[in-house]
Amino acid sequence: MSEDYRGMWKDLGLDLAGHDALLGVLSGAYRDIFLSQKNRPEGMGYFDFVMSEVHGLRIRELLDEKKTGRKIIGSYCVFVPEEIVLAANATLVGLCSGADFAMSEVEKLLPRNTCALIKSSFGFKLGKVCPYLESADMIVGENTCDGKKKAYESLGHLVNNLFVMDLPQVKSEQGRALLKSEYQRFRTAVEALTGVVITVESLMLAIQTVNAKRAAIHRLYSLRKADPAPISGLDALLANQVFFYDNPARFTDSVNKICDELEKRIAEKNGVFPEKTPRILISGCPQAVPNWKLPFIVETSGAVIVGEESCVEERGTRNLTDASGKTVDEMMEAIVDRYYQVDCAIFTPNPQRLEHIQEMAAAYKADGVIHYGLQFCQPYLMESIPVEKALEEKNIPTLRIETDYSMEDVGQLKTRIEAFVEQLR
Ligand code: BJ8
Repeated sequence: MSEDYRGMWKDLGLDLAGHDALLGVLSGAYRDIFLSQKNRPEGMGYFDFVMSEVHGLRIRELLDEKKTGRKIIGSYCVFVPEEIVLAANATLVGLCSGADFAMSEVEKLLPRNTCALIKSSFGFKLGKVCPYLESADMIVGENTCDGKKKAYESLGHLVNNLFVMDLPQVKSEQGRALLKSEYQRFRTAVEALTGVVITVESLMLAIQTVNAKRAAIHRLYSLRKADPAPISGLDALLANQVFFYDNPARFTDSVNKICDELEKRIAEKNGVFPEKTPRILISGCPQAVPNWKLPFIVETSGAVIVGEESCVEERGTRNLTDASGKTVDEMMEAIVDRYYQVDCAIFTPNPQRLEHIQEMAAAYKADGVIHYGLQFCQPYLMESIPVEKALEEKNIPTLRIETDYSMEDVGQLKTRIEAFVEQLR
């Protein structure tokens, strides 16, 4: 990345030494993990470029948008509706939370036994190394798991303009009513921030834009059903991670282009791994940039990842919003309906998620499922047991792992994953 951006980072208040260190780790990991793969689709060049400029050109674009009066809204969860943000002429970005940073500072504010994702979001703030966070005009927190709920109370003292959205924990009439009223309250807050009143036209356009982005990524998912797999799980995960940062129309275009290429590869039986390579479905906690540890281990242990039941993949993107509403109220109802289907483990009970994992395992012809739980993440670790049982009923082998963002357990994980893959052969 060009030196050219240092002035911009300084103006944002980033700690330049810490930020340099972070970028060094990021680019080293990226080179070793992504660029060392063989026979990658050419279309991945676009995503490589985005990642190389994720703290550079993309931030410059966002700051240029801000100069024209557009606001930036940062989020940590797929429950934050991008449609409302876009309709009010603002941009939604996912906030950094996939690496350990400034942990000694973090542990002064959060208990040590907090999940890595929450600690990471604090580390990026306390270490002043996230240009997205520092550019944001509003940050949205959501009352999902207990860890996040309580952490936002502390985060509120560290950032300006934190909007905390309450979310239901039970799928019921009252639960849906709560989500609806919180989305209305969010809409009012976003309109107040931007000074833009959402109209039928702007909301319709926003729904269409986000639907197009999700439809493109669904197309990518569906191509991963082929054997041999036309794209690695690592590269597919990368495209899904870029989903949260990129300009939506450009992202949609780039995903569709890579899908055109993958269709040709499938016709030619040109895979990234040989045919009949054991196929793995990952299920569980989200994997935010640069948390590539698990897929790297899996795909260097003789298996290919063909799908992810995760918020940075299918759980987060799988349903489109009905675009047939004629009024803002009707479209808001459609948005509530769409997001209400997200089957995060914070819901109790949560049978839809178990059914979805079974369906995904069948659709992607997975030979086995790895359940990925972050240490201290009660919702997903607790739910990993019923997930394993549901998969046993379908005779699908499951490996439950519990890990964090450190590299200390790589050797141990590799041994377990290699043994699991061997069992699938
Ligand atoms: S909709 S999965 S993005 S909340 S890993 S912080 S659950 S203790 S991230 Fe999530 Fe929204 Fe749900 Fe998706 Fe808590 Fe677990 Fe940590 Fe987690």
